Amino acid sequence: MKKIGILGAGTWGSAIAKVLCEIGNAVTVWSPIQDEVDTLNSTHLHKNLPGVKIPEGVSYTTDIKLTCEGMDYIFFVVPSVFMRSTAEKVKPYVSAAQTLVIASKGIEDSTLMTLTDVVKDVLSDGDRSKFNDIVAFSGPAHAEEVAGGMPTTIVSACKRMKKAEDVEILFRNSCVRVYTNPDVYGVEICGAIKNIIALACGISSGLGFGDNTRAALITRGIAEITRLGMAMGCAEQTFAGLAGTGDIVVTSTSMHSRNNRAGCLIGKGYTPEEAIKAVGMVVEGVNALPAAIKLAKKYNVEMPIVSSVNMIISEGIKPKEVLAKLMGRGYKSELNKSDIDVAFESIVMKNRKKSGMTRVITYGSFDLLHYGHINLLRRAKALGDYLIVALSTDEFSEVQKNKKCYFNYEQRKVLLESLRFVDLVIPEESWEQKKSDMKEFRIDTFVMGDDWEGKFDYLENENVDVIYLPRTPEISTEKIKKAIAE
Ligand code: C2G
Repeated sequence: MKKIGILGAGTWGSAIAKVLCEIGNAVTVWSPIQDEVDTLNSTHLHKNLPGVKIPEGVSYTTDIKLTCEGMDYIFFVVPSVFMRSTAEKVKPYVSAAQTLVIASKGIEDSTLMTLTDVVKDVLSDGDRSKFNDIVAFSGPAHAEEVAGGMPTTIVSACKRMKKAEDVEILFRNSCVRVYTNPDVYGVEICGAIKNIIALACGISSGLGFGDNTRAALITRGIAEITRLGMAMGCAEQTFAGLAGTGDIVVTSTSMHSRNNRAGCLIGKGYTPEEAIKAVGMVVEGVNALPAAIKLAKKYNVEMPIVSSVNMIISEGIKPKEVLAKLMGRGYKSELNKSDIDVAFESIVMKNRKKSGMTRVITYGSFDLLHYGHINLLRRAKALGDYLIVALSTDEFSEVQKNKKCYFNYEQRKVLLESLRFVDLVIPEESWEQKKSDMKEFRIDTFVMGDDWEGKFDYLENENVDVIYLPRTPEISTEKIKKAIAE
């Protein structure tokens, strides 16, 4: 038997409480609202769970200390917008030895943090070595059906698989079957943004559209969330899994879903405020919108469905107008290659037309050589037949670029020369040498990552093609150093 604290006496908190109590755990549920606690303690019935008897063993309280101190597990099931303030309240009573589980879905608008990061941010007091094992608990699970004992699957995601497995073990012998996943951010992104896709599906049915449109929104919605997740360095299979596809399907096709219901009313002409009031419960899709828009912008990812919902919810544009625009967008192949590959392929086709040996050059420090560099070199080589890399010397890197390289010039040169894309490595000792390099090495094409966009256009006067290729967004030497430092 485990001691469980549940923060939040809403539909989902009560459903989790019921399941865990029924399999023999001691469950205490916290709510800040005294009369809600009194009603629940006396009736053990929840207004949003009609016909569901919550076990007498579940005790409700407004005492947050009683709900947290000494518990084996603490589930955070408050609405996403109250996650930070709730974490502040529990801080004095929580230790890193406890298993903390975030069962809410959303992204904090002001910081773009996922909810496990919000709780870590509050509890760790800036000590990044603490609270790195908070579990995200997310998947295709309507509270009403879990409370009704229906077979359900959910993902328990944590960077430390031991903690994820602790949650899997906790739910054994219940109607909830838990799958573990190390990709905690991928699971959290899915959980937050799928509510926006559900809003879109609701709006579509409110407009009188049918299953075809819904299927299109679900399928393209999964593609959008996957693109964003990949740009953020998450694991692709997470989005095809329970927390991604599973949750989108269950939320977008069911009237259990508040997002779907709210969307439907908006499609019928309600304002977002009227729709939320009519649903009478938290509509997390609306809360997640601002952050989703900011993330799409930050990671330069196209999310047409998310931005369409934003136009309706936040900019008050009529749903019919927005949907017409969405359906009339520029036509795309379904196998949407990443922008990197699309840009690269079109440039390669352009350059294939040239006859004779095309000589390509690129410049950089290439310190802590990583796959972002390799992506760049691979595409640079594909633009011609011979690739020269002008490698920043230690002095040039340090003095001119203020970049202290971990590997020295010789070590970095050996690494580059071992790559099949690289034909010659020469030293880069000054900013000015590029012009003469173009002549000395009879260069046809100059390539740099697009963080340098426009900076070297003057080389076109040397009769050289100047090409900037999209960087690989999620990786950088600084990021590697920071991760190792942690
Ligand atoms: N790059 C990339 N994706 C990343 C990181 C780097 O495409 N995630 C590219 C950069 O845009 C650059 C090349 O890899 O074109 C080498 O990266 P750096 O070593 O960081 O190059 P930099 O320090 O920008 O030096 O005279 C030009 C300078 O020497 C460029």
